[in-house]
Amino acid sequence: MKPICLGVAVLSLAPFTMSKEQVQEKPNIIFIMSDDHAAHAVSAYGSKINKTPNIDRLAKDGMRFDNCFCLNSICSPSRAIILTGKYSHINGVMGNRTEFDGSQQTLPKLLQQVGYQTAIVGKWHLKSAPTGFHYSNVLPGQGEYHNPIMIENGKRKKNEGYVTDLITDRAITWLKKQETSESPFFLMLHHKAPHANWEPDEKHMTMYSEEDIPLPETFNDDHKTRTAQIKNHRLKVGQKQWDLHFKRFGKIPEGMTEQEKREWVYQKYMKNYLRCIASLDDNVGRVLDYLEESGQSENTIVVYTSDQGFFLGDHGLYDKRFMYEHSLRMPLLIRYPKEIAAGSSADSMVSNLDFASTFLDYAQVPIPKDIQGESFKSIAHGSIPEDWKTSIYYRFYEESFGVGEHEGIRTERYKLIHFLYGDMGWELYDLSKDPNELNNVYRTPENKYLIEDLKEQLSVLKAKYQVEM
Ligand SMILES: [Ca+2]
Repeated sequence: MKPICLGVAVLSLAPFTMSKEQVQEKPNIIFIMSDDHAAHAVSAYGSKINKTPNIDRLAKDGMRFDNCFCLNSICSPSRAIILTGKYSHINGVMGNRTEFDGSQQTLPKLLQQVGYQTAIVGKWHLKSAPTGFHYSNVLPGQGEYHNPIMIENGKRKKNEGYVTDLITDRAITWLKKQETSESPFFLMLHHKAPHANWEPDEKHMTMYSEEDIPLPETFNDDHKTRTAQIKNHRLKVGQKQWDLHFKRFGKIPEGMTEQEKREWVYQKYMKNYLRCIASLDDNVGRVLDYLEESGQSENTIVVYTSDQGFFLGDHGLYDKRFMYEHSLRMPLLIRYPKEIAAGSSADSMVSNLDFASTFLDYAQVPIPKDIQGESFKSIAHGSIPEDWKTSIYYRFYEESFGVGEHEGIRTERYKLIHFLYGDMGWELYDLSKDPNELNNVYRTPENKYLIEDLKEQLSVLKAKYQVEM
């Protein structure tokens, strides 16, 4: 609660206070997005390898979405989809090497039009300068974990400290400035962590040093039934990419078997990844504490997500890109005590394409017709629209680390993937029988009609989203 100025006539009367909540009709929105934080490393999603008590506060006080998907599972494209509510082929960012056209319509610009103060702090990763924000303080490119340069409203500045703490500090500083404003705010708080090269801070450096992280169920997946695509993939834990992402962890000890080497690398990788998440979790807690202390918890929607999922040794891999579940899935937690039931969950399918529409809906902005996503506000309120989608279309474009262009459809039960690059073929998974996607059943004769039907559904989705190829 804090006093606001209501004009000279009122000031001469007895003291009168009105909370920011009463003044605002529109909710504040804080969109916290990390980078490469898989849902299965969030304890609210049942993580077997770590605890995230602060991120879990959002699930405890709000809604956990159990089927949120990234439609092009890599950093820059996911960010562009979120900003525009449009697929990569429409917003122009097909891969990490493309520059975002900042002149186009975006979520923050639409919110500005109805009086929101808008800011982005942290990882931007879209090459062009941010547009649509009253305040920006972003990392150049991927940014550094320690003593990062940040670009504040276009000006490069050196910073001392750890990136996750610094991003949170800068975000809270901006939030504090909004306390005296009558406008609602929209903050995109984008963390670098836990992206490679997984450099923990001092505080969490020794976490997990006395224990082993359990191996995932599919660590020893032999990839036997799959197309050649996964065999070409270069991001397998403990294989050739050692020098690229893992060299800072030291040399693999001599005399180990191949399996021992893989497991040794897995431990190094996971411990550092999880240490980065521990710091991230502390910092999410700082933002939630700030909102409580400043009396803004009730009227602020807080979202936690990650730009995509990640393989945590699943199928013997690390990284993302593939349409397989661990990479495709995003954690999505939303807290808004006024309208979202505490401790609730939803299994309706949503995606990063839907975020813009949903926030516009909360801000009572008419959703422009050219936005391709749909608002899931009613789902957050416990009511599923009758015609809500039961499938999603995925498209990965950028040939990188041996993963080529592919597309596919995921329904509530099935997933059909077409590896386009090099015409590597198709994979089909029955997720009800094979949730770990170990058995590609595309060549099973009994699936002939099912495959025809899924290909037809895939064509319908491509037509709906104006995909030309
Ligand atoms: Ca990412």
